[in-house]
Amino acid sequence: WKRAILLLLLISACKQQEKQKEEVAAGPPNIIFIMSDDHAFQAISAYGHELGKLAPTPNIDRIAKNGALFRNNFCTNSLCGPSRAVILTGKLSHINGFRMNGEQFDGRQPTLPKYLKELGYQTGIIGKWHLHGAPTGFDYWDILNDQGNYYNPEFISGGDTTIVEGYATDLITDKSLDWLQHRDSAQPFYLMVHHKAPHRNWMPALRHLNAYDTITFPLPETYFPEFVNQQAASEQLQTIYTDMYEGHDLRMSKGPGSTELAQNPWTIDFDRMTPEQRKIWDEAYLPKNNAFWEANLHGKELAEWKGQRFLQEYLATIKAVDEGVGRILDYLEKTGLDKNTLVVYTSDQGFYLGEHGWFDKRFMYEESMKMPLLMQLPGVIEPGTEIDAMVQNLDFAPTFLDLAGGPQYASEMQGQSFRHVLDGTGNDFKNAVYYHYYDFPAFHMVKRQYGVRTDRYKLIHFYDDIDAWEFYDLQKDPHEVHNAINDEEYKDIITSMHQKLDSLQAVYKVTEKEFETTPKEKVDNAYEVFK
Ligand code: SGN
Ligand code: CA
Repeated sequence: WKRAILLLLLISACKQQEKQKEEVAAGPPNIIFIMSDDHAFQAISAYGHELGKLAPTPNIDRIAKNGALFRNNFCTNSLCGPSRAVILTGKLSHINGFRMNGEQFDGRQPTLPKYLKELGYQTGIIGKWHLHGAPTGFDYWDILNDQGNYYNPEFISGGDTTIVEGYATDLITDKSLDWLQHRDSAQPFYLMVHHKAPHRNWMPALRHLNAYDTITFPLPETYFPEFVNQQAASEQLQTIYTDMYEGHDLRMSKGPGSTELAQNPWTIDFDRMTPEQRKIWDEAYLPKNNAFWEANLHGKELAEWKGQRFLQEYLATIKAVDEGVGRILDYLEKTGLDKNTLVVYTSDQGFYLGEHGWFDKRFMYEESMKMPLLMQLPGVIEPGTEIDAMVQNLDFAPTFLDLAGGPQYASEMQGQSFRHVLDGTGNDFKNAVYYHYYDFPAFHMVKRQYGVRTDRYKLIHFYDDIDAWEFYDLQKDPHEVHNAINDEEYKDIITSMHQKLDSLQAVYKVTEKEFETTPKEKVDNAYEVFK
């Protein structure tokens, strides 16, 4: 009879657990927020760009099929740390205090994960953090050291730093699945999965080193720009064919038959590979580099070859991210968790893939300001939804809190919930979005700038170390090559854009302090350092 009682107890415990599970399935949604670093929307096949078609991302696309694809999602400040701080706080950079990568995030301030914890969520973050200092508001964190490395990266969890052998993207996926499997299933969860990929220097997984060797990717129309009346653009240092490091970034070798890398100022990215990894790497690149030397390219041809090599590397790096997303989606489907889990895929900002001749981001021009955004949540988001409304990373936290049943927590935030555009109960959202970038003088020398974008027009002011206004009609000039600031036909529209900008700055409490400029000497020095 003892056995019988034990059995009964066991059955009742199981029933209890089942009941709890059902309650969780019916309760507030779980949230998995997958964010990669520098992943351009042009490189996600769901967006329909030529590059995405040649280098498809079938798993990321699954999210759009199951849910929604946002065509107009923008960051407020196109840089890693700042974007992350905006996402965590729902406040603009000058209010959350993290305006540029070098600054320190004040972890004492209220954040999304802290509010979600109050709502009964279990919170975790795995992967790139890049806000310096330990994360706050998370029950569990396991983060990459600073920018993180692709091969055998260091992870920091609690007080411990551990070098883990393997490839960063795969490790972050493994760790995320492990957390999901071992979490307390009685609570809803919020998990941030933050990849390092495809951030510079775009190192693919060993299994993908030859993924795109035979594909010729189209280079953008603006690959060799003229920069008429675009002074800030003409003075940046992020042009593929003049500013990339030939060895470190493009894997070019010192000569025919050599596996030694040409210009490679940060040897650590390669030196940390094991001899076995390095051997596979070198064997993959030797034949392609020999073919390069054989071709004896110069001038324009060489510049185009560099663009090609960059795209091959960048897109091959994304393959592991896409596989990782697939593994997470498979897990959710297998366990039935998908039915009540909001899955989000985004990147901390956009990225130039040769537009204006560039890599990197920072500018308010489209490809950097626009972030990819895909979301699925059965029962709320209709499969195959396309959303044209303009939303921002500033609005993520209020939207998640709204879906989690705690909209009141967003009252202090500067973003707004766009839940209604997700569930189809409304289309109207913002008619103008604000942008403000501060990190100058710094790497790539992109000048300070702020501006406003509507669905058709964009007004930008570059103010350090210049004072230049630019205006674009995105419908007539989608590549933003014609600065129409002095065009008579736009006079009234420009006036109304100025009014929009002024009122946004007033609403967002942008004060004089944010318009400070740098002493000329310091700027000149920086051009020397970063050249
Ligand atoms: C590194 C990169 C830059 C990049 C910044 C910021 N150089 O410094 O190209 O702009 O990060 O990127 S690297 O060769 O060291 O990788 S961010 O996404 O972290 O803001
Ligand atoms: Ca980034």
